[in-house]
Amino acid sequence: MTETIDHNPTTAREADPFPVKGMDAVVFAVGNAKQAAHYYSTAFGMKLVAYSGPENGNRETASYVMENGGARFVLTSVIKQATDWGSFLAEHVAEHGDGVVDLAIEVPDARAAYAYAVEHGARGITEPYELKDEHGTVVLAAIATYGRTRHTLVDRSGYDGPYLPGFVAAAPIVEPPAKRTFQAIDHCVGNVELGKMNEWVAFYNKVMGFTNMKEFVGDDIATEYSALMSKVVADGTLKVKFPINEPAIAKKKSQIDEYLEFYGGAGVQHIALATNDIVATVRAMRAAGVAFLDTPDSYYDTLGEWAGETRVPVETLRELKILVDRDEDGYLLQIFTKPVQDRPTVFFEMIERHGSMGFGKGNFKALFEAIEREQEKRGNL
Ligand code: TYF
Ligand code: FE
Repeated sequence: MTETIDHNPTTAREADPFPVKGMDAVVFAVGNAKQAAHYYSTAFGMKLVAYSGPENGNRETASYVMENGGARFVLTSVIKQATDWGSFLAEHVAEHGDGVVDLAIEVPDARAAYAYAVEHGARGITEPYELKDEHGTVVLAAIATYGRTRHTLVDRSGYDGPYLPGFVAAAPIVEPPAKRTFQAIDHCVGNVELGKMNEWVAFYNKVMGFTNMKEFVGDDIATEYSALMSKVVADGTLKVKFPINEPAIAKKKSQIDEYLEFYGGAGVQHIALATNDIVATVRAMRAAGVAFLDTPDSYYDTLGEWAGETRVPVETLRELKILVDRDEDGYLLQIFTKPVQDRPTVFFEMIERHGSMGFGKGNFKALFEAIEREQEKRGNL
């Protein structure tokens, strides 16, 4: 055996106490995964790549693995409860509606990641274990985060199958669009109870060694119009970014309170998906029936004054209701869907970054006013 000597002892990986490779998957517990898989195929342009269900020996749940570039969603429903996992999923759907049960993170060493997390205060849910089949071995472990959400830590370096041992490759439900609608998960946002934001930020600081990004919403913005406080934690490479929101006391009922009330506690609020052509993405998704938040014309009348030139003409941004934000590093284009289930809970963001690593702070006023108009329609303001 040859030994490799690292001549660069200051590589990021060595300096990082909790190295991550990126998001592994967003796992949703839903009432009807078969229909959800159809929605994410036809409306979001994702591709079904793997499946686990009764046809391949899993009699308890049906799981559909959807991909788009590096973004992976897993949609799971209970067919016939048999184990604690089945009861957990069934209760989750009953209590929270369709929602996210797991923000799974790909790591180079799941055992080391789990040990570090638990040593630094995480509650372990599942000790490290291996799954094996003819495609290889995956090591997994899980820790708890806010609400009933978990982080599964996944080391898939010894595996080259369709998703995990136990899953079989599946053919797409429809032919995926010729042009990809998005290619990666940009960030995953959690809503937590009033007064808990700093605790969860400290959790990620300690348990995963994540650091705070400069973007945060403080008291000033909170009381002015957003009715929320927000801080962002990220790993050292910025591949995994987790904004955390809590409600703030303001003139109107906070959108975060609305979420907490209808979700039944803390949980994942939105998943942002990175695209390199937001115009094509939004056109395709709108044509497929996805509803996005509206932005008033007045936003576009003054846009040029502060946002400057972007890749996309203002008239196209106005037509599609795409928002722009700019900071010292560059700009970003973003848009938000309306909630994607009947409860006013989980929604998506589409984001095209050009240098800026922010989250659209300059849009908070326009965005939160749009959300308030929706809250009002629902009678929740
Ligand atoms: O992730 C973010 O911080 C942005 C802005 O309820 C945002 O997408 C923050 C809170 C919210 C909706 C969007
Ligand atoms: Fe976001």
